[in-house]
Amino acid sequence: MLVVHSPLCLLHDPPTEILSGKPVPYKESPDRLVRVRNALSNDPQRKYELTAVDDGLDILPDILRVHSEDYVFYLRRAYSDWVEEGGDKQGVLPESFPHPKLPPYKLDPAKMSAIARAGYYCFDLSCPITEDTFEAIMASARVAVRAAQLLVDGTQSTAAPHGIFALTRPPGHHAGTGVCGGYCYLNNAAIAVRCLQDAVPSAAAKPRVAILDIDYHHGNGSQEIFYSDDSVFYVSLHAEGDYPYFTGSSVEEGEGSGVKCNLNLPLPQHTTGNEQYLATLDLAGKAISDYSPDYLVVSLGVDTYKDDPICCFNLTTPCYSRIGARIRELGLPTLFLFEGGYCMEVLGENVKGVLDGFIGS
Ligand code: OKS
Ligand code: ZN
Repeated sequence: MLVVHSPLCLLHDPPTEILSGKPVPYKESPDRLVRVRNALSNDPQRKYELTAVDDGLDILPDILRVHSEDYVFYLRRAYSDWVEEGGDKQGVLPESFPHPKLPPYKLDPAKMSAIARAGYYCFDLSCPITEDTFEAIMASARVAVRAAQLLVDGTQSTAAPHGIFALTRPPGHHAGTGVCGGYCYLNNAAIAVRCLQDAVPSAAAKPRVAILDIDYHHGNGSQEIFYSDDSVFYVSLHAEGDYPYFTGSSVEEGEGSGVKCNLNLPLPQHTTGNEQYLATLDLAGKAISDYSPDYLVVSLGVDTYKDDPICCFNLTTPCYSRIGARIRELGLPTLFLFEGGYCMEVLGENVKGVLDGFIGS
């Protein structure tokens, strides 16, 4: 299996975040990517071919099919604006947000101070923008775009269900059209979806894509981006009542022409183990098959693991290859993108488990 990555993804390295009100070391660390990359490149059977993306690839047009121009401009300028106003090297973090209960909001974010603008474009405190953040998030999106291109190329030349892994970091599924949060700045999965759909401009029908989000957290950004789009089916398994707290209910089923193209499958915190998870994954698989997409995009988080430091499902390492095997059974060209997972000791092993299971052997 091809694995697309970029060393530039390692650059983003904020020192701290606020967890339960206290500053702690930033959990979404560059070491996460290193762990996964090493696990794949050390595979004894050499099943994974690592390929670094060309850092010159211009993906701005791909990003602008998902995100608003003003938001991308914020991401690009936030750090330098902050420093120009006297801010420090830790980067910019918001302190006040335009809460929905306090409208009207008539001021132009472009004319605000750097810290006010951060509140306008962030939905929480987990997306600081440091000197290196923009380069890293662009590299992460570039990995997603290149992986999507390679999937399309590969699908045209082989009949077997084909898979590619995009080693995206920072992750993406919490990032919405114009907002960051939950360690996510650019929605890599959404950007990849649009690349898959636009890869063959002459195609008679626009390809349909299903997103299967198996990260522990609800992908509120991916849901928002495709909520009224019937060309993309979003299905998520996630912890009920946990972060990001305000989305992920089963009544959120899409709107307009996207009605029934959004499926949330919340699972209980603390008690969800391998068998309940796999049974629910089967429901997701059935819904995906009913939708009959041309491609499958998997938001692959392994923070469902029993010892994840910020999550509380009880999956064990052997479950991950079973998850991968079930995804393979869908028989679709599949693009995996890395999302969450913070138990460093087994992060690589668990991600590799899903991919091993998909490859079969
Ligand atoms: C609080 C951070 C909250 C956890 C973010 C969850 C990130 C994740 N500062 N999403 O899938 O793994
Ligand atoms: Zn997560």
